[in-house]
Amino acid sequence: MDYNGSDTVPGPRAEDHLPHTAQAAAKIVIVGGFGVGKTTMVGSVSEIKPLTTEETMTQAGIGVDDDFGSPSKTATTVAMDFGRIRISDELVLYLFGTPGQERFWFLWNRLFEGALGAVVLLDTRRIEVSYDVMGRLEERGVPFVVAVNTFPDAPRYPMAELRQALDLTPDIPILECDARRRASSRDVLLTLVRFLHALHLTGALT
Ligand SMILES: Nc1nc2c(ncn2[C@@H]2O[C@H](COP(=O)(O)OP(=O)(O)OP(=O)(O)O)[C@@H](O)[C@H]2O)c(=O)[nH]1
Ligand SMILES: [Mg+2]
Repeated sequence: MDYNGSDTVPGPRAEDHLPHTAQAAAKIVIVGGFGVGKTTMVGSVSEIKPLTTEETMTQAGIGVDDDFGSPSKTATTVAMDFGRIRISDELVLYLFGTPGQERFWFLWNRLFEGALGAVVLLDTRRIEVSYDVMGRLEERGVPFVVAVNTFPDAPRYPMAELRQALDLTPDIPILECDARRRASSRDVLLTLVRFLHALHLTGALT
């Protein structure tokens, strides 16, 4: 490969630099079934240009790709999403979005390694997928909050009803969100951070 010595490799953009006040970093995974909005959430909230590993869903995927989702959905994550957000002057979260299609779930265990917490994104049209998702997090001992991504044509349920349907213990936060909105996605992450902090204080998390 030709190499032109006069070419300069662009360095990181100013906004990519970590602020000097940052003292702690935590790995957070965004997990959920196919098409629940994981890539959208990482993209809406990340301060750096998110890394995505999306592949176009084509005719070739019929019968292989899961066939559910928003009509505007044309791509699916095949490995992971990656983003970063500063949640306070001191705390930085590294966000890892998982692939949602079941044929890629074998990648989850690796992605869960070292995660301090997780956001379980949920679409009320397919609540049943979340049982598997939460079960895998419980197996790995990763604490999570549940965020209900509000799609316009999805049924709305009172949070108490959903909590019961999901068999969530009273301490696990559940809230609605719109993964496309930065403020809403940030609220979800703040809820998770507060939950992790509370677990830490009670000694449930070391
Ligand atoms: N109406 C609405 N649409 C959304 C919302 N979040 C995501 N979408 C749309 O839903 C589709 C699916 O979003 P993705 O972010 O690709 O979902 P994903 O969970 O990463 O999907 P996989 O990686 O394939 O599992 C996209 O077309 C988004 O534009 C939301 O909060 N509301
Ligand atoms: Mg995705």
